[in-house]
Formats: sequence, C-alpha cells, structure tokens
Amino acid sequence: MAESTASSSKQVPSEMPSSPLAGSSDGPNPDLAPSVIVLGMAGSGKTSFVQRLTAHLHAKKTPPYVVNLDPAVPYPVNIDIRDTVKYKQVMTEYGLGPNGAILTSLNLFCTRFDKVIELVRARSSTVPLTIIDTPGQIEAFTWSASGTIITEALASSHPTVVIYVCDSARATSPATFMSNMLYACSILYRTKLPFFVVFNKADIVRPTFAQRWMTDFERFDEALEDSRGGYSNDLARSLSLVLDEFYCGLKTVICSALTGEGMDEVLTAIDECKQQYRDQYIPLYAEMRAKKVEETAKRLREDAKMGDLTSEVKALDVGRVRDSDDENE
Ligand SMILES: Nc1nc2c(ncn2[C@@H]2O[C@H](COP(=O)(O)OP(=O)(O)OP(=O)(O)O)[C@@H](O)[C@H]2O)c(=O)[nH]1
Ligand SMILES: [Mg+2]
Repeated sequence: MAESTASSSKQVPSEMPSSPLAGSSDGPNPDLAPSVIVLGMAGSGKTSFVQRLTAHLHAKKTPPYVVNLDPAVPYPVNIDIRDTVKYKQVMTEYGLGPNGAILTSLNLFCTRFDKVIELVRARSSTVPLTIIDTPGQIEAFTWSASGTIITEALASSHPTVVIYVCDSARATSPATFMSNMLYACSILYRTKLPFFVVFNKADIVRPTFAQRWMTDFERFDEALEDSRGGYSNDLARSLSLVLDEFYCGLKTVICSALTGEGMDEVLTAIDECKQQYRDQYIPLYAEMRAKKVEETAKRLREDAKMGDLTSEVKALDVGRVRDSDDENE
C-alpha cells in the first residue's frame, strides 16, 4: 500500500536543498517514534531484514511505517520512491547506467523529502517506528549528497538510528569482514547517529566468530593466517588494531531475516539507540547547529567585507580610467 508523496511528473531535478541541518523548524523531538535507516552491502539482506522486522511488528499488532528508497526494486511499502521517480525513465531520459540512475533518482526524491518527513512525523503517534530500506549499492546512499541530506533531515526531526546489515556467510572471509567493519565505522563517524550492526543470515553461519574477532585480536590474527591473503592480510591486521576503539563501543545483534531469529533483540537495540539519541545526539546536534550558524555569520561578514572591497576596487578603477583619460588628452 503505497502512500503517495509529492509526485514529479516531469523528471527534472529541481534545485537541491542545502544541508537540512537547519532541520525541522521546531528542532528535534526525542519523543517521536524513531526512524531506522537500514544500510549494508549489496545482497546482505537489507530488504529481507526490513520485511522480516515489519512482519514481526505486524504479529505484535504494532505495524511499522515502511519507506523504500531503492528505486530499482518493486516493494509493497507505505512510501515508495518508485511512486515519485520512475527509475527506467530516469535511465533513458538522462542516458544513465543503473548506478547513475539510482543516484539521480535519489537526488530527485530528496528534493521532496520534506514531505516524507511530514508524513513520518504525522504517523509518529500511531506507529512504533519507521523502517527505511536503502538501495543495493551502499555508496549510492552513504557517499551521496542526497543520502546525507535525507539522513540529516531525519536526524534533525526525530530519533534516527542506523542499522548496518552484515552478511555473516560472506564475513567468514577475514578480508570481507574487514571491508564490512570499515564501511560500518565510516558510516558511524560520518553520521554520528546511534548505530548498531546486525549480523544477518545466522541460519547459514553462526556469526559468533565475528563477535570473537571483534573482542580478541589474536583470534582474528589466526583467521588471517589460515586465509593466506598475503599483502591484504597485513593490511587487515593493521586495520583491525585501528578499529579496536570502534569495536569497543559497538552494539551487535545476531539475526536471520529468513527464520526471524533476533528480531526482539533488534527492537531492544533500537530502544537503547532512541535513548542514546536523546542523551548524546541532541546535545551534539545543538553544537553542530551553533557551529553552522557561526560559520554562516562569518561567511556573511566576509561577503559584506568583500562587498565593501568591491566598491573600493570599482572606485579605484574609475579613478584609473579617469587618470588614463587625462593622460590621453
Ligand atoms: N539464508 C538466508 N538468506 C537470506 C537472509 N536474508 C536475506 N537472504 C537472501 O539473500 C539474498 C539477498 O537478500 P535481499 O534482502 O534482497 O538483500 P539486499 O541487501 O536488500 O539486496 P540489494 O538491495 O540488492 O542490495 C536473497 O536471496 C535473500 O533471500 C537470511 O537471513 N538467511
Ligand atoms: Mg534490497
């Protein structure tokens, strides 16, 4: 059941909003239902996880609000990017490949994201949470302007949590595990939002090995020795030491989108993150906002100064022209 948002019949990106750190005019409200952004590498099980968590909440008679930001996948949700932006049309209209079209679709959608925020806030009293699925290619969201704008718009309005879905079966390779952890770490440091890692597909491989690797460097080192990766092993070994601090504060949940294992633990972790949003993110948000206001004020002062200088330069130019005219006469 798709809830129609502002539709863009003509697929032309209107002006991109600047960073919405300014956020909702009334500032963040920590009492609203949280929004959960589900990120992860392609095929890690994001969509399956969203669907399983949705079914789990339906079974508890507390259905969530679901938003799909993947323009390439048809999906029965409350708000679907596909209702606003036609992915195939974007490809032909702009002559783009699949990844470029995903990025452009997100850009188009994010120009109307204020409407999504309005809808999400309006549902906040009737749903326990909003779950947001993201495109397959993780970088289309995490390293794009639209991904940042969407994340900041949510975070400046109400509790926002990032869940990083990791494919446990693939993470048995120490190099893949390390790539996942680097992604997770960079997302955490970039968004500064309450965050946890879900080790999905636990029905295929018990991800207890991953939790051991995070708490005991020797065990990770042994796994690297067994995998005989040469240069990449040395790199993974060094990175593991660097990530030690990241591992220390990191929440992890073992789950399976296939069997439904771990869904209650996921809900508990979201609750903890909601509290963390109130205690840690909101003060940080106030700091970031004050800094932004200060930067803007500084820029305006500099612009004003430049304005004065420009008029002085113009005056000088006029003077110079007059002088040369005098010489010519
Ligand atoms: N056994 C098992 N398979 C799973 C699980 N979760 C997802 N899968 C399978 O993994 C594959 C990818 O799942 P998706 O949910 O499409 O993954 P995704 O991250 O949304 O994929 P993209 O959006 O394309 O990046 C599908 O074949 C799923 O059936 C799980 O917990 N256990
Ligand atoms: Mg998906």
